[in-house]
Amino acid sequence: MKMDITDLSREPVLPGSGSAEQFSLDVLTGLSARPKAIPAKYFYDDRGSSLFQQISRLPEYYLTRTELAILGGLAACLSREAADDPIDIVELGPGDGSKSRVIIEALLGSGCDVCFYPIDISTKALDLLAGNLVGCDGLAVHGVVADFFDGLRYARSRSSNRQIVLFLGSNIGNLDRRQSQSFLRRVWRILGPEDRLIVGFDLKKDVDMLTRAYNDSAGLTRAFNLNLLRRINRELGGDFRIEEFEHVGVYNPLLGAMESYLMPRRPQRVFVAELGRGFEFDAYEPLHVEYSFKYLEPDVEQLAAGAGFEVERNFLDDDRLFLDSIWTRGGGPHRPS
Ligand code: AVI
Repeated sequence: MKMDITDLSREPVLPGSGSAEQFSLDVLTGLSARPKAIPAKYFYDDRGSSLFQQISRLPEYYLTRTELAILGGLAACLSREAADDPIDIVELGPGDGSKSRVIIEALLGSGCDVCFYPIDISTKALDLLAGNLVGCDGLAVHGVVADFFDGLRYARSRSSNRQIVLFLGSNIGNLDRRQSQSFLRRVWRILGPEDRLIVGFDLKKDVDMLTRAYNDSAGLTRAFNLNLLRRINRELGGDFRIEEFEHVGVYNPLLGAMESYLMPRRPQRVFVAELGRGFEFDAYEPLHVEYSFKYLEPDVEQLAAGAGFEVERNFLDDDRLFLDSIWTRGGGPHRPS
């Protein structure tokens, strides 16, 4: 296995147009709003990425191990159908690479030439992943530090091989319905007619099971959420009294989503030096930090069609907890009705 990394997240051309500026703007907007809310994408600094890796191994967090088992069958099917042509595997948010490894190994085993393009905004995440691909002989890995769309376009510019794009791990669940539709349409525009997109969906299920997965007994999910406040303290000069915040993970049946909130047990005034202003929290005033949307099988079909894709095949575990769906590029997005 040989790996190189291309960093497309270079310094912005104009002062004030970079990701640090966007972070402070989003924090300003989110803490000024009612209810207060900060986008979940800011969980994933180096510490956040590593806490998420630990969450994914927890007994209560059934998602990762269930999907890994599903991918075994899916990978065997892909490798049976693979022609002699080389294949590029492009993964959006690869985590530690254990899921893509299942697919890569099956394709390499069937004699395919495989290039892997993991795309992530965290360099640390790509470093972690390299260790997990050791032993994949003959695999060329081109890591890309970039947002997903820049990364996808970059991978396409580097090679005209058939691509299998992976968006696994229920990452789609962190986008609301409107965001997921527009995200998938943008992917559709970049993919070619021979390419495939594989998306991992967490399915609707027993509410206790969902609630346990987002309120683990080891307290890792709490630490993961509180890390967002730590990040504001560190990067934006905030003074959140973090130990006074409770983490709350609840299922909203109307939305079909787990929702995560942070709430201070006592009133708290937070000053953020970078923004030059303070924000008042009442006792138990919620700060919304994450949605994790859950799906029914017909929702998946509808989402695919709305973004222009056709569902080729769905793979589920026996308990129907999780679904990985293989999509081809169909005739184009349906107009919203
Ligand atoms: C990355 N994402 C799919 C995870 C999820 O299940 O929504 C993040 C996470 N949040 C709390 N636990 C895990």
